[in-house]
Amino acid sequence: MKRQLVILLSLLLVILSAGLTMAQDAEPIKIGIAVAQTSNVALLGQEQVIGAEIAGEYFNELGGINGRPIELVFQDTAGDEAGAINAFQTVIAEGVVGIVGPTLSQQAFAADPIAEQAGVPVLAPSNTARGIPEIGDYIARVSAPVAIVAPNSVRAALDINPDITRVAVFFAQNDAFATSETGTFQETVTALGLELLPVQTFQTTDTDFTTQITNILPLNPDLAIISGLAADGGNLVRQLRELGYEGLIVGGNGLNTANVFPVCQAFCDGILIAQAYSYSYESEINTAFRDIYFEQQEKEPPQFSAQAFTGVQVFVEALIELDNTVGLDTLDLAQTRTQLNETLLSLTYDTPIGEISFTPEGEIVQGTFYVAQIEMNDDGQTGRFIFVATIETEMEEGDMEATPDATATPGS
Ligand code: 1QQ
Repeated sequence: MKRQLVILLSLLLVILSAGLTMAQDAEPIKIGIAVAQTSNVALLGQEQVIGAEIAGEYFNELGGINGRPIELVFQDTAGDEAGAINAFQTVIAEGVVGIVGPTLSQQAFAADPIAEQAGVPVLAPSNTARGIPEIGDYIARVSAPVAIVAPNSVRAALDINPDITRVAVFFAQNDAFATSETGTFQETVTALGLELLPVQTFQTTDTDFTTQITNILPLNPDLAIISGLAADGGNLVRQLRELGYEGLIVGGNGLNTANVFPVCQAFCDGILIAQAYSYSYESEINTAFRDIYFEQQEKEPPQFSAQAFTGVQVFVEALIELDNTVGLDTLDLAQTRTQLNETLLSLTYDTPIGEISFTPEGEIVQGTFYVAQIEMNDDGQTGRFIFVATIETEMEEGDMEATPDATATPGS
């Protein structure tokens, strides 16, 4: 009897370990990460690579997709539309089940239709312009739109200086995101009863902003709002200060990175930027993410890393759900992509950026936003983002007109 039990147990062990080896040897499930690893846009994309890499390791350590590992297929989009289109085509040909990318809305409007056509789900990790989820059925985003996020920074500026009356607005007219964001900023300025001074335009490739600044400084603005990307935006901030502007500065999402510090240096100090993520958000998964990020980078994680992590997480959790309900081994690649898209839109996720879900169109539903202010150290080279406001929204499914609290609450 005892002997039979031992044989039975050893048999069980053999079967179990065979199962485990099978899971380990199983074909990985590929997820494309198509973001800017080169060009000026890499100032933003670099942070996305780090966030995605952390997610890849983290979810594989947790067992991947029911024992099947995920493989992140990285493809550089560089900073323009052609680069994004190429990267999308490459990862689609490599058999990814979905794509996290691209970095810019400007690139998304060009590359997302390629994925839509191929029936490959896209999770936009940082595309915040109006109209991104509407590109197609396969396009969703984990990056809350500027329409919801950006106004918070203008309200925070008014909390700091209630005497603001005249507002200078600058935007990069060759960029879809900047054009969308400035629309929101301008509406906010007007809705708050402030005076909108003649709007100044530039290109994301510009390095000299003397003309725009000398146009506006004689009108005595007491708030300057900038919608551009990191290099141009950082240079504009620096030149505004060099030419004598002393008021508050609101930077848009394109300046939302510590990579602007070397550009505007000591002049970055005080820039207000609205956030869709706070490292101090308390949850198990954010603590895990924050700890891994901190250990690697020796600083707190930024929004773009958290959103890229979230993009990978959404794919992983939707794949697990699809495997549990339908069985991934019963589906070919095309079916997997289509059903993954349907599944991901139907779930709720507990992520580093908070609890999120999606509208049927693929718009993110997210509850909490923040405003941070840059504080530069005395060396004029290093600094950090200090959180100055937390804003709870009543963003319901299908209701993109969030109603933020009238006043921002201090701290986070
Ligand atoms: C967009 C953005 C960029 C500034 C993120 C990198 O928000 O292009 O939509």
